Amino acid sequence: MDLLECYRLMWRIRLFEEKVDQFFGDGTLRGTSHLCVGQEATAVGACAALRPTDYVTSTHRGHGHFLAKGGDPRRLMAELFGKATGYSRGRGGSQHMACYALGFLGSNGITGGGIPIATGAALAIQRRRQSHVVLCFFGDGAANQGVFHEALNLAAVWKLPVIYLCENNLYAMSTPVRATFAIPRIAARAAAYGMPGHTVDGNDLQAVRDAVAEAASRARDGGGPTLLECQTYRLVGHSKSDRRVYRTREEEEEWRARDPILRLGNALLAAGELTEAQAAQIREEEAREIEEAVAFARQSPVLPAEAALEGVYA
Ligand SMILES: Cc1ncc(C[n+]2csc(CCOP(=O)(O)OP(=O)(O)O)c2C)c(N)n1
Ligand SMILES: [Mg+2]
Repeated sequence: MDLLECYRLMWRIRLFEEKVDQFFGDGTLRGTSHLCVGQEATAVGACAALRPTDYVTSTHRGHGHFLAKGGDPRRLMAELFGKATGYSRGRGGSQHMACYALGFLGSNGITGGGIPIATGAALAIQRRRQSHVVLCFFGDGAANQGVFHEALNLAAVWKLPVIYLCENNLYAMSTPVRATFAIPRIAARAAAYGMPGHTVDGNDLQAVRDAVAEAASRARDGGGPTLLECQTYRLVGHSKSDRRVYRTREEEEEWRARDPILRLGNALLAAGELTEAQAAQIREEEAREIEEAVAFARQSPVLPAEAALEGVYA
């Protein structure tokens, strides 16, 4: 995927998330949602380095991952609206959306829940002698779940084709990483399992793309897993009701200045690969795309009541 496409995709995610935020705020959608505003370069940079046949596991903050893996904003919005045209037929919502055709093995409401799924998928790939890789997104909070240690150890021992990508956005809900890690870099843990570990600027799309491309090529060649720590920041609250009392507005402003979309935009402008007019056009086109997604979601039907028990296995 070229950089202009990445730029467009980052805007798609940003505008999608802003629209979802508006809907939870005005009561159009009930409950809550976890938005990835500010973390777009990690989602897009990582998926841009994958093949369509590769797999991704996601988190509770997964809209960006899904759109980056090729998800259709219309069917994603429909899922949030609980409509039958949604990726999980409206029964999953934000934290239970999946699409096997896209290689998207699911968002996940369990912190760290995607880590064993990714590891199992990588084992399946290895046993079938396929050349796919699995990219596993998870947060800094998830890196302190027990399953993280178990899964990374096994993946390294068995040389599984998986990339563990930690989106270190400095907080797990209200808890800062300085209160939960006695080491400065999460990537340093890789050494304990016997795999490469790298800390990457997660707001630099090209840095993320390059790091994932290298890890993917290593995994495809039978070299086993990699742990990547992408340092980033969510520019919004953890979820709808978060008043962000655990961090300062100054800190947020510092990170706003490192906005990943503006950064790639400025780099493309400076390189003469993008003009201001083109940038504005891309934003407008993506805003229209999101409006179409909303219209599609609104017009779509809900599942009939008779379908309520379909897919219930236990
Ligand atoms: C097993 C489990 N414990 C706790 C929670 C509650 N919870 C939801 S999100 C979250 C924070 C996760 O932090 P992190 O992994 O850093 O992801 P981020 O929200 O920063 O993207 C927690 C503790 C949960 N969903 N699952
Ligand atoms: Mg976090």
